[in-house]
Amino acid sequence: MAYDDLIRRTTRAGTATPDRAAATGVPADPARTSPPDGTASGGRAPVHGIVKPLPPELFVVHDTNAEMRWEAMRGIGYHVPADRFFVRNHTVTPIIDVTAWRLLLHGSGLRAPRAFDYRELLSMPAVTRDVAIECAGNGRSLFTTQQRQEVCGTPWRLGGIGVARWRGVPLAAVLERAGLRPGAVDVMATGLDPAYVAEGVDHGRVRRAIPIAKALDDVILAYEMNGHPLPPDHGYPVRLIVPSWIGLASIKWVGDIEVSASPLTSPWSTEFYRMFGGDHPARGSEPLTVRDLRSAFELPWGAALAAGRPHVLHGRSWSGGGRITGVEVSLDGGLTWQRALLHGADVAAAWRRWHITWNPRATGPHTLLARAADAAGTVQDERTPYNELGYLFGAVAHHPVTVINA
Ligand SMILES: Nc1nc2c(c(=O)[nH]1)N[C@H]1C(S)=C(S)[C@@H](COP(=O)(O)O)O[C@H]1N2
Ligand SMILES: [Mo]
Repeated sequence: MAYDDLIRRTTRAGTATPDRAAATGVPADPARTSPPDGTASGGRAPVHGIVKPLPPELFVVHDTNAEMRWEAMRGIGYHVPADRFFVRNHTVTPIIDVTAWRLLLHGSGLRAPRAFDYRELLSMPAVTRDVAIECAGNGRSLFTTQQRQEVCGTPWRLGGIGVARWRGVPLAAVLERAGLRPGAVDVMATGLDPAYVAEGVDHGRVRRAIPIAKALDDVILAYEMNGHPLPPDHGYPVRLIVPSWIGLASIKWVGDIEVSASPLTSPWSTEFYRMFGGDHPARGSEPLTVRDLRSAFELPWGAALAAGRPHVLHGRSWSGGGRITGVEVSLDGGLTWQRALLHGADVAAAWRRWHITWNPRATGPHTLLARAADAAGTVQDERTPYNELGYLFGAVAHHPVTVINA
C-alpha cells in the first residue's frame, strides 16, 4: 500500500485547482518555490500550506502537517497555545471570507435546507469545553521504531495531539433550529479546503459522517479556540469539535452539513481511518471512532539530562475512553514502576498532567516509559496490534534520553 507515497505525490502535485484557489484565497500553486523547512519565500505560501509560523523549536513538519514538539509544552499550562498546536491538513489551509461564508444544512434528515451565517451562530447560546484533538495516526512512527513494522502514513511521534478551550454552539441546537426530522441517522460535515487528490484519485473535500446520537450528545460547532476566533489553520471560521473521537471527526472550515435519514459514507470512512491488515477483516474494521490511551513526557526526544541531580519529569496522559485514573513511570526500561503524581484539571475529554522525580546516576542512554490507566479500566500495553495504516498506536512509548556528566 503506497499511502505515504500517495501523500508525497499529493503534496508535490498540489491539489488546489485554480478556480477553487481563487474562491478561497489559497494560492493556486501553494508554492513549489520555497524550501521544505516551511519558511516562506518572497511572499509565496510555504510548501506545507500552513499559515502560521512553524519555528523548528516548536514543530516538526511532515509534508502538509506540523507535529508539536513535546518539549514545547514544558512550563505551559493545561491548554496548548495556538502557536504550538499541531496541524493536520489533507491539503492546504483555506483563507475564508467570513462575510461571504454560510453554513448550509441540508439532506433527508431535515424538514428543509437551512443556511446560517456567522452572526447567527454567534448569537446562539454558547458552550465552552476543554477538548483534546488527536490524529488517529499519532504515534505511528513507533510501529516502526518499537515493533519493527512497516506502516503507511505521516510518521508522527507523539505530537499529533493538543488540548484547547473551544467555544461555540452545540451542534444539537443548530440541528434543532434547522428542523431535525425523527428519522435522521447520520450527520456529515464537509470542509471548504480543496479536494483531496491522491494517486490521481479525486476523493473530493474532506468529510466524514458521525451518527446522530453522537451529533446530539456533545459535539460543538466551535468558533473560538483559547478565547480567540479560530486561527485559519484550525478551522476559521467554524469547525466541529467531536469530543473523545479521532481528530478526523472534527472537520475544520465547515461549509455544509448533510443530515441524512440513511447512512452516509465517504472515502474517510471506507478507505481511510479503518484498520486493515493484521488480524482485521479483509474489508477492514469498522470506521474508527473513539481515540485510544496514550502518555508523553514533556521532554525532547533524545533529551540530555545531567547525572547526579534530581530532575522533575513532567508529562501528560489522555484517553478517549474516559478520565485518567493513574499513571506509572519506569526509569529502568520496565523492570520497576513508580506512581506519578497527578495534578491539575481532570477533564475526561482532554488530558491529565503528572510528574515524577528522577535522580539518574549512571551516564549513557536510558529509556523512559509512562503507562496510564483510564476510567474504562484500560491500561497501556507493551505492544499495539499491527494495522497497515498505522492507526491508534496506544502501547507504552519508549522515550529515549541520555544521561550525561554535567
Ligand atoms: N476540512 C478538514 N478538516 C479536517 C482535516 C482536514 O484536512 N480538512 N483534518 C482532520 C484531521 S485528520 C485531524 S487529526 C484534525 C486536526 O486538527 P488541527 O489541524 O486543528 O490540529 O482535523 C481534522 N479536520
Ligand atoms: Mo487525523
